Amino acid sequence: MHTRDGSITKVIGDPDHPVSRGKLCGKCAIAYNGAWRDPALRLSSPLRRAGPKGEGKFVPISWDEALAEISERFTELVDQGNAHTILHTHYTGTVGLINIAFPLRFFHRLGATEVDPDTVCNKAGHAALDLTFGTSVVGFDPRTARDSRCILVWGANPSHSAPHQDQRFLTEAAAAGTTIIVVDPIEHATATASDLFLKLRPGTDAALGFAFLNVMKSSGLIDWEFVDAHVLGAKALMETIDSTTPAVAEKLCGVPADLIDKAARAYAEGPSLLWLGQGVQRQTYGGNVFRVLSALVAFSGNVGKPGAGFLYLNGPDCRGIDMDMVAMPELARGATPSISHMDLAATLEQSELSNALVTWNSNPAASSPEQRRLRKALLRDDLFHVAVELFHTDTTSYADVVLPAASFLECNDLVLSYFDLTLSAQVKTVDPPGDALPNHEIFRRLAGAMGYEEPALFENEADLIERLLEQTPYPGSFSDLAAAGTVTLFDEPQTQFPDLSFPTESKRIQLANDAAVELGLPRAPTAHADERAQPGFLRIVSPASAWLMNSSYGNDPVIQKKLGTPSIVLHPDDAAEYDVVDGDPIVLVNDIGRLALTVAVSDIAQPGMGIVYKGRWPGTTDTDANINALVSGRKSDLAENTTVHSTEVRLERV
Ligand SMILES: Nc1nc2c(c(=O)[nH]1)N[C@H]1C(S)=C(S)[C@@H](COP(=O)(O)OP(=O)(O)OC[C@H]3O[C@@H](n4cnc5c(=O)[nH]c(N)nc54)[C@H](O)[C@@H]3O)O[C@H]1N2
Ligand SMILES: Nc1nc2c(c(=O)[nH]1)N[C@H]1C(S)=C(S)[C@@H](COP(=O)(O)OP(=O)(O)OC[C@H]3O[C@@H](n4cnc5c(=O)[nH]c(N)nc54)[C@H](O)[C@@H]3O)O[C@H]1N2
Ligand SMILES: [Mo]
Repeated sequence: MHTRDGSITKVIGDPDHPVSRGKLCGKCAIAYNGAWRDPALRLSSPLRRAGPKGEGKFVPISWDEALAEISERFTELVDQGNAHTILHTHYTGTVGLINIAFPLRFFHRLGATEVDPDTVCNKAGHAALDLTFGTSVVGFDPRTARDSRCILVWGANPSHSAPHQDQRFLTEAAAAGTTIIVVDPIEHATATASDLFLKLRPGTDAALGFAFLNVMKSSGLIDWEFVDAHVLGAKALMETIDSTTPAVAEKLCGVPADLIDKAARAYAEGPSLLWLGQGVQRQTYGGNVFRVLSALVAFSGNVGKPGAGFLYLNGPDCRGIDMDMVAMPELARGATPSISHMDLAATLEQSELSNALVTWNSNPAASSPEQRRLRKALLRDDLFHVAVELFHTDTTSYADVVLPAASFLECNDLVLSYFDLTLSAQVKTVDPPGDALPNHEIFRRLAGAMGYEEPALFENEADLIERLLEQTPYPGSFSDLAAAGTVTLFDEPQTQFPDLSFPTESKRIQLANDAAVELGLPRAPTAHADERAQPGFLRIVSPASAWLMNSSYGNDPVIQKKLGTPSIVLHPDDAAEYDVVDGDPIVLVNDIGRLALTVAVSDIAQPGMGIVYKGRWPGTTDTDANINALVSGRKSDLAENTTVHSTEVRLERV
């Protein structure tokens, strides 16, 4: 951060950052120098609603007034035995560890119901990997790629969602001769740059995965020694492996059999890395898909040695950090109640289930499914809604009380990458605007207003940061880290599961077992492939936009220009079939809602599938909606996860 006279003049990339090497991604470079520092857009005072819900009229109030009003309502509910009817939605905000997890202490103590954040993003994948490997948050160390001969990117779009890894990690591996394979229904920029691109029909991953296993088996590339020693339940997959030939998969997935053969061999010969996207598990059978992809690792023995492994995300655990120390679930009087994000709209419709709502680090009116139903429920006058935010969003417009939060430029914290094994200092550079406060201070004050006395609810961030640092291999203090900016925590690339002991009950990779049945799954994964969308329907995939971070930055004027008109990307064949051309207005319709968009024709899509990027702010569009107006609350086969990429719609010409 460049500063002059106590204010920031410019935010740029850190040239000493081991991964970015001084480059910010496009969207952040714009928003950190735009909306995030624009005093006209930032919230600077607590606000009380002064008009009907949804209209967005507020008057400034003091912190004392705001805290008194909130604590009075919450205390009333607690006294009635209704603490669990206080719901709260949250997610990662800007990924500071304290920013994310310290407020949970308050909610645990309060006894509020957590709207499980992962269910709107990646829970099916976590649950499937937990079942199979015993953990989903210890992945490969990207630096181990120097020993890899192949990197398989399955259902992720790094060119949008991980630009540094796209431009460094993948590009450098490719330049060193590593084969890059991409499996995705969209030909995005990472797919175009890859060596082998398998453009599968959405929802057919499990069949394609079994065809990979079929090739491995018939070409003698299964590592039987590894399977015998480290895998449970391999036999239960054999029949499906034998019957799912590349020719069978070609019919189901639309990927040529010879391409399947080539890709499967390259991956199995290894050493290979498997990058598991979040996008691929946001579908009806997302849990099953992840079990099949786990089997690729298990049968090829691509783990436990340099250059091999898989990655969903590298969590705090990889760096020794125990996030429970920050969140302190033990402050709850019993088990903390929780619901799936898929049930949020239905729960908010029912006053006996929901008397109050706190939205913080999240913007559900833009990001959650069943958008119209949810927003209608948010109109309930008897729902007491507190929003903690940096900006006026579609969500805050429904709130009774809005609390202004500090941004990451305005408070200290620790930040981890989901990918690289780095640790960064988030260093306070300026004061927050007006009366805005960091999340942690807001929840300390709320705890005080509630009359809580547990010292943990008031711990200061400096102590917490030092205690977290002690858990990591980093030897220095926070000020040392602040001087360094970002450090890589291990000198040498780490090997994933080096002793081949997996944190499952059996210490082995569990491909088929009773635990799966208990979770409502078949004992072994299946070669399921979704049918094509029924005649007259399109399947809509709504992945990450290059210019937004979920809905974040959607209020930045420069970002809005980059986004252009809300559109649906259609394959030329579909454009011809529906008799539409670039720029034509159309309407998408299904049981959940309608959405007007314009057509953008491109063969990055494929026949039968439309792309509508996620994250636009409803309030910035003519229709006051985004793609989530068409997304249902249907849950995946595992972990009550979103099935957003399985959405089907009819397309009507206007
Ligand atoms: N620029 C930008 N970056 C982001 C985000 C953002 O909004 N914008 N969001 C962040 C967050 S919270 C997350 S979780 C990550 C997500 O990052 P990713 O893992 O990249 O997830 P998505 O963008 O949802 O989708 C990735 C890919 O999944 C594909 N996909 C959809 N359906 C299927 C299918 O049936 N099979 C297969 N094989 N692929 C399928 C889509 O075509 C898409 O290319 O990105 C993070 N980074
Ligand atoms: N159609 C469709 N919808 C999707 C997805 C999809 O693939 N398709 N992906 C889903 C995924 S992967 C995810 S993770 C969710 C994400 O959904 P959300 O978690 O709702 O993420 P954002 O929309 O970015 O909203 C985060 C909000 O936090 C605020 N914020 C940032 N920093 C702070 C802070 O320090 N304090 C406070 N109090 N607030 C802060 C930002 O201003 C922003 O409004 O969306 C999901 N929605
Ligand atoms: Mo996400």
